[in-house]
Amino acid sequence: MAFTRITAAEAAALIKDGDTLALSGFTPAGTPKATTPEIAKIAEAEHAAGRPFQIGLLTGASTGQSADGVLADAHALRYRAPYTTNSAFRKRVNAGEIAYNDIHLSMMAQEMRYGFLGPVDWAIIEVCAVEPDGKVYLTAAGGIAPTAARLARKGVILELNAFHSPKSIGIHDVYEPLDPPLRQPIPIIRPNDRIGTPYLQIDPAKIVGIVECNLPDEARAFKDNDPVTDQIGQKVAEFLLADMRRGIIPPSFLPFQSGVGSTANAILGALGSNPDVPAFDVYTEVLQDAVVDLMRNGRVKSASTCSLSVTNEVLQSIYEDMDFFGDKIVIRPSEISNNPEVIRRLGLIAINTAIEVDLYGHANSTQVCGTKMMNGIGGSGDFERNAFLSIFTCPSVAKNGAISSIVPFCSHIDHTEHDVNVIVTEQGVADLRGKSPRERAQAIIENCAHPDYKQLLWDYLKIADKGQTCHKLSAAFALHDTFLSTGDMHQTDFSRYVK
Ligand code: 0RQ
Repeated sequence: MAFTRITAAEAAALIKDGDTLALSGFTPAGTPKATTPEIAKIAEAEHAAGRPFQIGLLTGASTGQSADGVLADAHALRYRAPYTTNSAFRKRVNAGEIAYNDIHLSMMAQEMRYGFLGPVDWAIIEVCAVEPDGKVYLTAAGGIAPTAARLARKGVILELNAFHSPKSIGIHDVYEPLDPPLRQPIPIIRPNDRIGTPYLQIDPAKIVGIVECNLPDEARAFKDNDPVTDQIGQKVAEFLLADMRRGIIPPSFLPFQSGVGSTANAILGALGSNPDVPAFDVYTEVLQDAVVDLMRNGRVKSASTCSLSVTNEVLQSIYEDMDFFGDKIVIRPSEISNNPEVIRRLGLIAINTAIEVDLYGHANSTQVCGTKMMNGIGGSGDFERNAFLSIFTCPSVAKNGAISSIVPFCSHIDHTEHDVNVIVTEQGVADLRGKSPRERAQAIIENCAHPDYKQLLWDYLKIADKGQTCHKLSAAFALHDTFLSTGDMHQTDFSRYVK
């Protein structure tokens, strides 16, 4: 079957006010980039003409400026799930303009299939090759593409993006589980096992057209490593080595997951350059440049991921070197890359970044001062809840020291005390395993809090009422409250709360 070539504007014109659109991609990697800016233009024109135009947007994870950014700026989003990092989008969510639903990334595709998110009207899938029978080859991410393409009731738009080389064919392992009660075990036993197909089969009758384009991925730039992230990286590496020496981590090491950003890069750098750490596997959702370098020099043996969230230069170098990377990198849909069953079976070491952690080990990844969305939970909950070893890192202070990242009680909780084994700041490591809540509080203050805030946190514990997790509820958010009223947590005075 020969599919019709259409322009991005023609594709966008198919989408109507009130429709729900599902995109391929995971992070800006693999996200379609041609049609969504045209949808934003339609929204602006409709609004200028006094007519409503808003859509629901479902994705694998964050997208780039050409999706979340332009659609948020055009007031074209009514509903959005799951993870985002876009600042224009963040502004509209925090202004209460967009209904944003923050879902664990492993659960996104199944919640769509279960019908929890309503019907999916359209899917836009970025591909590097199309066969006449509807087999398509995805680009730099797995995301929710299989489910999006299957559920789209009005049709599937393909973006054939020449920026992504068909040389990458074979890098994907497309697998969509059946739903209960028919779900089978997911047979991944080793991190780079392949269980599906290198292509996504789409019903050819659903493909409404192919938009040809040549657009680079909108790779996000991360801050350079700094002394704080480097210290966190070193402390994580030393901690893991100590666990290996005392036989908790096996001598062959365990597969590794780390979040995105400069802390993750610093940790990978520290592990990769330490000769006492054996070469290891990566089972993660986002592959960054640092892992590609470690694969080239043999420190990382294989990598299972949901996306190649690398710079465009590194992406092209992978495509050009598929003889080397072909059997070492596998890209999976997000419900497999982040699958709790597989994560627990493989025994991952999971390391993610928190905005704040509290004295008992709860972690907040998403809301600043309890109310303002920063990014979303992403895959951090999928990995941390199910890992062999669950580690959260954060600098001990934020905003030039005006905020302590260690607080009496998190202002929002994404990961509970039951899911967090270890907390690492540039100050040190709090190993929470086997500890009672009071013991955890002591370990966290002693090892992780910034010296400026240690006394304040001890003061809080002194006024906290006895119990299993000791709190003085009227003072539990005193640090946040002081920051909101004065711009600096240092000025917190717990004597006000003593009766
Ligand atoms: O704000 O940008 O205005 O300066 O939060 O903080 O230190 O730059 O760190 O980029 O690693 O982000 C948790 C948000 C950390 C991220 C979070 C402010 C700080 C800065 C960013 P500015 P940093 P990072 C893989 C796994 C959830 C998803 C996840 C995240 C901004 O890691 O989104 O892990 N995690 N997924 O100033 C007020 C505090 C603060 C604070 C930091 N205590 N109070 N503001 N900030 N701590 C990815 C995927 O799932 C795809």
